[in-house]
Amino acid sequence: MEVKTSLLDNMIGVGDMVLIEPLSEDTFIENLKKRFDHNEIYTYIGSVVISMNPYKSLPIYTAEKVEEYRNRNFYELSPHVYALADEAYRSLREQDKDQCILITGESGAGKTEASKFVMSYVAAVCGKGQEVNKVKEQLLQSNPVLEAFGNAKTVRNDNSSRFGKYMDIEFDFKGDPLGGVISNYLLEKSRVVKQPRGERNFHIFYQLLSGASDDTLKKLKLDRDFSKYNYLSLDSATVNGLDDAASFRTVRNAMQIVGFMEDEVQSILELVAAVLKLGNIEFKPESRCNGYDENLKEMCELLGIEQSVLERAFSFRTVEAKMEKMSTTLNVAQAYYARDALAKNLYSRLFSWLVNRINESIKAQTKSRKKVMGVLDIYGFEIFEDNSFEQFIINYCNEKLQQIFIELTLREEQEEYVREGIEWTNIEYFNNAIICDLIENNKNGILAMLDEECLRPGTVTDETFLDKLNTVCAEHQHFESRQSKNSKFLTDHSLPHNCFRIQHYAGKVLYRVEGFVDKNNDLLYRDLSQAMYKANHSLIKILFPEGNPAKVNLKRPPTAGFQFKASVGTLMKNLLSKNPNYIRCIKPNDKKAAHIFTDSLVCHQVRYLGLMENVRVRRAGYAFRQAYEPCLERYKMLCKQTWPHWKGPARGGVEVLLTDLQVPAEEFAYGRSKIFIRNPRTLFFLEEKRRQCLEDLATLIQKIYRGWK
Ligand code: AOV
Ligand code: MG
Repeated sequence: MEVKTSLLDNMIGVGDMVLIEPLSEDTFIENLKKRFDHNEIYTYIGSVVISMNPYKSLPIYTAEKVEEYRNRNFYELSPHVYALADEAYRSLREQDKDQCILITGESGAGKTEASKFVMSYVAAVCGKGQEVNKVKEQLLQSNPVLEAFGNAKTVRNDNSSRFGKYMDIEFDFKGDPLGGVISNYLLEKSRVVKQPRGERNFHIFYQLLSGASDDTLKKLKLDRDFSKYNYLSLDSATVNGLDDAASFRTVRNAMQIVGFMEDEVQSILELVAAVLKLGNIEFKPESRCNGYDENLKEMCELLGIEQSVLERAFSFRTVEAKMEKMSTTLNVAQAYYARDALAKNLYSRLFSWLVNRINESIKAQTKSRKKVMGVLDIYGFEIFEDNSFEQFIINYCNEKLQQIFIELTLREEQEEYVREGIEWTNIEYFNNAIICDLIENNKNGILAMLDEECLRPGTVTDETFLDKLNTVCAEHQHFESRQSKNSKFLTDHSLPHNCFRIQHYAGKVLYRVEGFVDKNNDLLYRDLSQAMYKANHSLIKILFPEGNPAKVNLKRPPTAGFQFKASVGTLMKNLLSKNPNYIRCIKPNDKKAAHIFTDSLVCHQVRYLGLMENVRVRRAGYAFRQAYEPCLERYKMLCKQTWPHWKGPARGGVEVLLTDLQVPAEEFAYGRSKIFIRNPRTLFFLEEKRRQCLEDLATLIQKIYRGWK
């Protein structure tokens, strides 16, 4: 059996990392780079798709491409996210297996774009007909709406998702789409009132001011000029390549398609305008709430709130103790705090309402059994100069997803080998379960300690929380081995005094503790929710149900951290119940630029994503596996007995083929439905034979053709 390496020297690199020989981190990255340079942004590790962000638009998402990939075998064409989408959709339809598409990678790596390619591919190949088309259109158009309200420019990504999104697309038994359900995870609402340098508020604010008609702006009492609004950052108000005005038209159009009524759209925009007005309200020591503040007046007009009611809510706080009500006066700082808290709450509740409203539109109209494809697109792992509660939550979520990848890629393999009766040799890999545990352990995880602190009577501050963290984590560290979760809680004396540091799977992150307690508590003064509830505005009323005086609920709402942990837990269970398909996104550079491939940056990602281990595990037993039918189809030309047609079960055909080619018996194993090939070289051999065969055929055809001439 002679092996040629021509496949490796291939100009555009190797399509499946499993075939790299020799395998090392260098050859792995070299291959990615070679492919990237040739605009081949997708590469496989078996059935996992690696996606490199090209930072430029490529002509590979056309209707023709969709046709090309439709109903084709996964390994037949060059790697593409369409192949994965097709495979998932086909297994869903033909094998009745619920699927999920797990898209991971750090901020700016291309997750959101990938999720949209998957959705549009599936929409293009599934079902036809007027009803079905309407469902598809609504599912797709939910994207621009949610992106306008939930995405923003950050230093890492000009269109960064500031919320986590999981969408179930539901199908009937024929594979026609019926509808969908979107779940959203904790919006980064602190952005509404303050943005780090070089970043923006949520897109919708800029879109509205740039794109709305003069008439609309007048009704909303808004000025086109961004600089008039305290809540809008000025140093990066316009973003290269983003046309806010055009986006506004897209969003308006999308809202219409999704099914928003005109009056609903109006209400939504009124809330957006109200948030901008809120940010401009000023409080002065002499008259804390200036009755002549134009912004306050206009905000109240927009939302149908009596001005005196809101003024009062910004001036006093009612504290209920032992059935008694006491009013305390807010000082200027507290009034600003209340104002910002209201703005954040208004906006994040509006966002959740939008998701619910979209869900109402896109929900399946039937109760019969459905098949489901879930698409997960969360905010990616991020390290900023200044990391707070939001980054902590985002990075925790990414740890959990990495955990799924680790467990399933290994478990899946393991199970498959067990089914084949093959002994499993363990591959060393880093399991991030200890980091998850450090954060989420019910007893002494960081979130539990934060909750404990938030609920403790007495004076609770961010510093008391940090003290507790340091004591508990350091103590454990002292007694436990280096492998313990506490070794991921890094204590060293060089830390700034108000920070803690975690060794995440994707890097060390320094968290500043300021605001943790407050953000976790997530409480809004009752006076404010009551003022909102009194508004003569249909949407505002719905958003602040707890302001209803008839509802005296003394129970404390669960903390933000607690809720997040619970919803991530539910999500994980849901994902584990489905057949996973992975897209692992890699960011080639941190300049948001095309054509630049920064080796060190890619290498770091390849390492923490565990991609090398992924290839090794894949190759440890049998590097390559394929169902009998497509395998026979691909190589049947190599054997007289199987060419052009093999009668009988495909497995028999493959047996005859491999025996005829004298492939050593230890090189393959016959599984129940698949052929397993141990060594990538065997596959090269087959591929090389096939290539020669095709070449010979081409020469022959040319000869015949010349003969004719
Ligand atoms: P993310 O979702 O992974 O980051 P995006 O999907 O928003 O990243 O990608 C960031 C930007 O990269 C996009 O706005 C595009 O300009 C570009 N891009 C990504 N993928 C492609 C592609 N396949 N073709 C062309 N351009 C692409 V975050 O949401 O920040 O974690 O939180
Ligand atoms: Mg995103």
